[in-house]
Amino acid sequence: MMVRATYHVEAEAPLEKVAKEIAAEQSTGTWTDVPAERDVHEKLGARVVSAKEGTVVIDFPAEIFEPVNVPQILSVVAGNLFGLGGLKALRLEDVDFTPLLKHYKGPRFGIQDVRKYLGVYDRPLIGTIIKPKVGLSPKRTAEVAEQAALGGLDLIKDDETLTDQAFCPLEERLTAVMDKLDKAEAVVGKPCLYAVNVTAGADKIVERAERAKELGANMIMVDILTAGFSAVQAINEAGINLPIHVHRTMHGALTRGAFGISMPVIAKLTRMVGGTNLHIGTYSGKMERNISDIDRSRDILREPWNDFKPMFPAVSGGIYPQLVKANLDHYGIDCILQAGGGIHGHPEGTIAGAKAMFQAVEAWKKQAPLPEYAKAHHELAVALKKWGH
Ligand code: RUB
Ligand code: MG
Repeated sequence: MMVRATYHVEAEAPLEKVAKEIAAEQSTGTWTDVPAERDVHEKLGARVVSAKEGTVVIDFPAEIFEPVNVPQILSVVAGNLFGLGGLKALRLEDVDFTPLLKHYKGPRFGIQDVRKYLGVYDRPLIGTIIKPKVGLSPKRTAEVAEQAALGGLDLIKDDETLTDQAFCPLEERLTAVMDKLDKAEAVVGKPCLYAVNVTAGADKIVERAERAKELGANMIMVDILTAGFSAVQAINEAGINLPIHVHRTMHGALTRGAFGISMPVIAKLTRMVGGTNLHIGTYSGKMERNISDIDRSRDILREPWNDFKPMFPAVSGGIYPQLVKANLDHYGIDCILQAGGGIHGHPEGTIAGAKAMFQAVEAWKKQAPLPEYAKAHHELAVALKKWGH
């Protein structure tokens, strides 16, 4: 059984030669042969399957992996190779993890579990990120969250830079937000998820997630690239039993350059270790994008795979009502449209901003042009005026 990795490679030397060097370096070899141990190389050395037109495919024997140790797996398929000399570009495009999958549990909470909790089945989820991203007190954060929930939103999350700072301690913030969300639920008739950001170092993160659960959290958020894939896995397997909203801050350092790891690989690992939602980018929005990577990541999260529950793609980064259609045309309803500035920046405030997002989704479902739909929908009309069309 082999774990197959596909790389985009540009190098000074012939591709075939470079591919062999990578296969050796990442499995049993080094820069020169080690004659005494040739049988080890025969048995466990990685093999180049093909090397042409900038694409290198390498098979790694499953035995060289520790199956449930994601840091170790990455040290093989995405380790020292990026630092080898003579390379102009090296990007890990895809990994077929098939021989390792039986060791992974996947999400405890998938799309259908979250839909059931919210009672929302026929539209995308609509969410927000509290803004300003840092600086609000627990009380003020809870007030903004309440407005968002009163606007009917399904999900509210902390921004990635907010964890447990002195100006907004996590426990106090969580308690205050959940209290307001309970009150809003009584008015709106539907719960709202709050993904409290428990991202922290290895010594703290599981404990923080457990404490969040004790204090009544209904979702937690983890930044998977800064905290590590194993942080999400540890929370998922600790029996905390909460859906996990996975953010990907720092991904651009991996996904944008000549050297790096593609978003689809990150999406696969996130589903294996048990995320419920994952940010994978927008078809229209403020962040740089690679359309084919978004297409692939979306399918990796949602399509049938090894009995893992499907995950929600989080569509975020400069989203506002005018960009709803451009994204839903590609995502369909199984996604989370998540707008920070595009909700709180509405001239009439957060509740109106939330309503304008709902109206844009309704317009998309009815295939109505936004300016037409805005004639009878005030909040949407105000949003179109502020952000243009
Ligand atoms: C968006 C935001 C998120 C980005 C990250 O805020 O805070 O961190 O979505 O990008 P706003 P990505 O709606 O105000 O732009 O989702 O691509 O990882
Ligand atoms: Mg953010």
